[in-house]
Amino acid sequence: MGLNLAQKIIKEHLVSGDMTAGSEISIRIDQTLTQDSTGTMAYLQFEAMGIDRVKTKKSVAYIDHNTIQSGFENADDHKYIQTVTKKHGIYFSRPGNGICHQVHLERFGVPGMTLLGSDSHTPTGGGLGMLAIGAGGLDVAVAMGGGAYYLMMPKVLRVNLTGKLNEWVAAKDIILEVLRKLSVKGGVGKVIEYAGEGVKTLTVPERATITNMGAELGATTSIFPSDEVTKEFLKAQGRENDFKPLTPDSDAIYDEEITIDLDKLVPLAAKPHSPDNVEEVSKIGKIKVDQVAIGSCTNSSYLDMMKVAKILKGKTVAPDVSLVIAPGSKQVLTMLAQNGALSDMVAAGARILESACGPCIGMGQSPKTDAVSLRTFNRNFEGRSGTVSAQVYLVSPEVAAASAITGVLTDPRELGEAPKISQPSEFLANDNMVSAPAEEGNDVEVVRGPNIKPFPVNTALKEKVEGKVLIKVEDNITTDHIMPSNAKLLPFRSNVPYLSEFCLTPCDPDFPKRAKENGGGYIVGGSNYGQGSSREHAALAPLYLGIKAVFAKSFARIHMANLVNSGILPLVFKVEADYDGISETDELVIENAISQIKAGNEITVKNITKGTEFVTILNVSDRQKEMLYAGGLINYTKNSNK
Ligand code: MIC
Ligand code: SF4
Repeated sequence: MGLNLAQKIIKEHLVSGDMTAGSEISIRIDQTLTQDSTGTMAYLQFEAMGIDRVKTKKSVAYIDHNTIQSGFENADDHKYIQTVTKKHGIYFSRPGNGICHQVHLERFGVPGMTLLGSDSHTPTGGGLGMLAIGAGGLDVAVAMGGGAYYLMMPKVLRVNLTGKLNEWVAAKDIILEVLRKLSVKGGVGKVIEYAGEGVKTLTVPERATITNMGAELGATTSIFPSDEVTKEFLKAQGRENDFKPLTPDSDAIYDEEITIDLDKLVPLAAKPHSPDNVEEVSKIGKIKVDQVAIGSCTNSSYLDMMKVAKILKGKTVAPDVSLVIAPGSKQVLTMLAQNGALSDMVAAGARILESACGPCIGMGQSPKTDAVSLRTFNRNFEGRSGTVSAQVYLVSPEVAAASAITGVLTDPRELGEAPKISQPSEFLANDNMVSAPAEEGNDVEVVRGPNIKPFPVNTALKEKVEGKVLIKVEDNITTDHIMPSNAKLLPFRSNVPYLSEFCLTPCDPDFPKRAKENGGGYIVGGSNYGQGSSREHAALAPLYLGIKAVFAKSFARIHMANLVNSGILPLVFKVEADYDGISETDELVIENAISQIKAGNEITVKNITKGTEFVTILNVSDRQKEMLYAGGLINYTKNSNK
């Protein structure tokens, strides 16, 4: 039986388990990446493991998220990351060098390798034919130390691309169409593998836009084959030697399949407040636009920026629109500066931001009250922009640039002939902003500022788990709800006690206070609880507040793994309707918790307040059960090393 691409790479990296979908496997990790907002925690955890040097083929630490230094905190964290990476064998991409996923694609990604990143958009590397997976910082720390990465063997869904995109239709429209078809839950437990004739019509950065936003499907990862187009890209990056052709076997089997006819696609937009709320731009109509933001790890490549520059050339941004542009990397920005495209953008009235995440994670450029903001980003969750009432639409760079000029949401096909940009035969490759680690790290002193606080560690699970329901929330709660991130909070990613004061506050401002007053308790959620970011702070802050279990209709993959890593029970209602039977402040008790978990995967919970009982499912591996008994991964690892 033939193997598909995902299975081939997994097979080559398999450490334990058999490749039956849904069963636990572990794989060897070749490369890791971290960024600064999850990286501080990941390196603190790496240090706690007591390993001297990383054991991966390449590990890179990027500084791209927390680049607004409105106080000493960000700068402290950056210094810590710079020194800790130098000591332990990790490359350090300095602030200004660009967004982790864009830079990694350009400079370090290698087809056929595995990449584990402490950021949910790590699958961007799938555009190069990597098996690139997002995870919590602790899992990445373990991988840096040479430990395998554990995951459920995914199913593989083939997206068959036929035909060729029409003018003004972009890679963004392809992934928006996939989201429209599959929804933000449609990729859970799956790898999305792209195949078919349409693949070769897409450049590597276009493929990367698609795999990047596969995170919004909840997928484990997304992947394209590595072919002649990949080879050309790597050659243009001066990295031809990294090329390796990779295709699925001709008789490969897939669990599911959908087809997208590229010829039929039109410009699309994801309307507020979900990436799968997709409609044709022409059908939404010419709504007035207040802000346009172009950039992020989804759409900040050289090709994207050149298209935008061509559309803006000789025009002026509409009077009521604020246009901000953040080119994705130093490479992109320098090339735009050298060929004059940057001056076309500036002349048109664009406000140029540094090559970083910026407005995507609410680090500046929050729109005005009730604003319509068009963004080429990947997430439009409510409040993520920093303005709760803002209406954020996710669009292609073409739609964004066209609308910035007209001042209303515009189908770019109205603008006439589309800009023709071809991939350069040579990118400007200069890694002078990537510092190599010290040959011998012993003498390097790790600098820790006062903002860096110890991270919370759980205690072993008790037979009797008791407490109150502290909050009950609806479906699709994101990690942006659980642990909001914005210009005020991102500087505190290495200070969980402070962050916990804001845990779940977008849903209920009193949650942290209530949690403290009750000495902890439970969270009750709907389906897809914890979708979005990989931030383990969405588990660490609840842990700090004494949360013992989260009950939900279903969980997002990375968040569920982060809960288990923190020793918090992720329990799924066996009967969804039991969600309705629980109210805030209900007293719940799990008797004989350890014995129940040992006996299987069904856990009975008593609702003392209502005098009822309901059954939940603990859908974890035996290894994860051990972690839960121990009170999380750190304790489990310590116990195993005894
Ligand atoms: C995001 O896009 O939400 C982030 C910020 O990049 C996160 C990581 C984080 O929370 O630091 C992600 O996607 O994992
Ligand atoms: Fe940065 Fe936004 Fe990409 Fe997250 S989604 S890595 S915040 S650019």
